[in-house]
Amino acid sequence: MITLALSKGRIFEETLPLLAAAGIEVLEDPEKSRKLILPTNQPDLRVVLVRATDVPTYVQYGGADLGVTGKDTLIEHGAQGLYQPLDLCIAQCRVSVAVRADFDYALAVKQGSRLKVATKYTAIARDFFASKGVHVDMIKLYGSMELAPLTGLADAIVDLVSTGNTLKANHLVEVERIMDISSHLVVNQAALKLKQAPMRRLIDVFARATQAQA
Ligand code: PRT
Ligand code: MG
Repeated sequence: MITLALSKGRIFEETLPLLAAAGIEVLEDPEKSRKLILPTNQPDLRVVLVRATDVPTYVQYGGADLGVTGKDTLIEHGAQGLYQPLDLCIAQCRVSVAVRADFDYALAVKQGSRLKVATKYTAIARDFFASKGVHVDMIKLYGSMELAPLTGLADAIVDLVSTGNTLKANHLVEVERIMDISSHLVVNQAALKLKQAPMRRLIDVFARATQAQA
C-alpha cells in the first residue's frame, strides 16, 4: 500500500488532475465526506488528508510515503530527510511584503527604522530582511495577517499572495515580492527504497502529468 498525504482545499483540488491524467481517481470527495483516509481506484494507493503544514511531518516520519506541499511550508518547516523529486507547478503564489496604502515603506527602509513585521513565515521574513540589512521586530501570527497593519499591531506583513484580492479588500499594497511559490512532491526516502517499483511508478505519474501541463 502506498499512502499519499494531501491537504484539503487548493492542494487536493490541483493534485487531482495530475492523478487523473494517469487514470487514478480518488473515490471520495473530502468536501462531502468526513473521512481522513480516502481510497482510490488503485487498490494499492490511498490518500490521507492532513493540515497543509503537517504534510512534511507525515512524510518525514513515514505516516505517509509521499505528499504534496507548498515550498513555503517546506522552507518554514525544514525539509530534513525528505526527498524532493519534483516541482509540480501547482497552487502557485508568491510570498510578499505588504503594508497599509498610507505607510511609506520605502522611506522606513531608507531611514533604517525598525520595522514591525507580522507573519506566519518568520524564517522566510527573517532571512529576507536580514539580506536587506533591515532591522525587524518579528511578530508571529497563525492567521489573518492582513489585520495586523490595520490595527497597528505591525507596520508590515509577510504573507502569501495569489490574485491580490485579499490585500486589496483590506487596503493593503504589495511592496516587495520575496519569492515565488509552488507545490512540490515530497517523498519518504525509506519508503522509496522499500517499495521501489510502485513508488517509482507514482513519481513517474506526477512527472509526466507535470510535463504535460507545462
Ligand atoms: O488554511 P489552513 O490554515 O488550513 O492551512 P494553509 O493556509 O497552510 O493551507 P491552504 O490549503 O490554504 O494552503 C496550502 C498551500 O497553498 C500554501 O502553503 C501555499 O503553498 C499554496 N497557496 C497558493 C496559497 C495561496 N495560493 C493563497 N492565495 N495559500 C494561501 N493563500 C491565501 C493568501 O495568503 C490569502 O490570504 O489565500 C488568500 C487569498 O489570496 P488572494 O491573493 O488570491 O486574495
Ligand atoms: Mg489557508
